[in-house]
Amino acid sequence: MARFFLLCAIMMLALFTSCQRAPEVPEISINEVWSRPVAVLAASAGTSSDSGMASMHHTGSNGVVYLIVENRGSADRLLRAHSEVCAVTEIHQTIMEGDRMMMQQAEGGLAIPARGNVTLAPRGHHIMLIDLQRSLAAGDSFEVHLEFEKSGVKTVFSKVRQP
Ligand SMILES: [Cu+2]
Repeated sequence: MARFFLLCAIMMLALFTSCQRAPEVPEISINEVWSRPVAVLAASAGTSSDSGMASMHHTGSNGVVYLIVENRGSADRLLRAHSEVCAVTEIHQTIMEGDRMMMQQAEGGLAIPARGNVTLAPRGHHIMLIDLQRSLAAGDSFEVHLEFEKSGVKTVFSKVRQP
């Protein structure tokens, strides 16, 4: 009888060790990348430097990028973004101050949970394109580089369209 239990123990141990897999990594895919059309007026180039963040939102020479990050692996973090179409790119979150909708830079980027999706959408997180160098016309698309803590840089195309 003792022999039988010993055999069972050995078999269970063998089964357990064979189930151990390689350390999990993030498996990031980025979908439904889009931007609102923005007309950049030539006259506005190099004039006022508006520092009021709330007043910068979606007006003048600023644009936005929305997208969905899907992760089938372990947790990661979107650290920063970059695009040739603008001078500065920031990851923003929308917050409510009383009944006023404001936005601020997401401190330390954006956490991407393990086996979860993060949606950047109107009224939520978004990538802010500050000081656009050219107009974003409906039908255009442009490159956006997304830098993740573990997955490195991923380049996507944002499609310009009406919401
Ligand atoms: Cu913003």
